[in-house]
Amino acid sequence: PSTTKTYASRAELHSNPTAKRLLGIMERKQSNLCVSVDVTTAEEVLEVVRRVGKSVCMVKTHCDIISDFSKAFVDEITRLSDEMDFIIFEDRKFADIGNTVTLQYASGSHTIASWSHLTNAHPLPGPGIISGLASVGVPLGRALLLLAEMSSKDNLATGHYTREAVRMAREAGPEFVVGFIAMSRVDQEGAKEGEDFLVMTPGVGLHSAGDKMGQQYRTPREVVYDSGCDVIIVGRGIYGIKGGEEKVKEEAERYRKEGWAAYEERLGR
Ligand code: 5IU
Repeated sequence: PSTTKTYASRAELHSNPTAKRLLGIMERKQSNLCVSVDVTTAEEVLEVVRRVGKSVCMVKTHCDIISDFSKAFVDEITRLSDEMDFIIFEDRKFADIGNTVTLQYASGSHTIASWSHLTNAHPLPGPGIISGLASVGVPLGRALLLLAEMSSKDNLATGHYTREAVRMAREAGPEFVVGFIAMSRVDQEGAKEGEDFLVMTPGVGLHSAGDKMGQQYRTPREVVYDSGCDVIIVGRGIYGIKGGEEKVKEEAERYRKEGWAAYEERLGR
């Protein structure tokens, strides 16, 4: 299973260039940390990215909450991604029919496919959502995650729905769909020889159990060691920490170290 292999060795199981690059970065930077930068101006996003960039394998964005989103912002986050060596993940959660998501991915004011290496989609509409997004993303070397589970209380992505999400990813093949947003190793059941999925997990925090709107937090160790997930996604736990720039940097390093220690423990090192 994927949980007993190193990130470096798993890079070879992937044909998708973004998945390969991500696993390479994880090994090089000893980081399975993705910071979710949910702040609302371009300069604030870039400030957080400059502070945490060295500690992360990936930066997650919500481009539609940035009030002054622009080409200049895209150029700068792209430059930082090259310089500081991380993947850009736009957490768009596409959820429409194939034709519409194709337009949403390639066009509009955000042209997500032109700058975001990785994005995600709800399997709710059926496999047409994957073929639509793939028609734009594959020629650009982009990758997709399916939302198999969510971190929020009483969400509906459970049981049969989760299993169908995994089945849909297997049917689509590894060219574009490289993994899942999930809380656990959802790909364990029915795993095919030679397949490898990346499981990325939000709802990670060390200081609180949740928020007032249903978010639920677990620790890096619970996510990576107990549940066997590959990437921890941390938002407010890092960018929301009080105490200034240095503190945000320190906190990112703290999560990086905890996430990496849990990975090493999982490998039995
Ligand atoms: N996010 C979740 N849970 C999910 C999915 C996405 O929290 O199931 I799918 C996003 C929402 C937010 C980030 O952008 O991950 C988590 O932020 P906090 O660490 O601040 O709660």
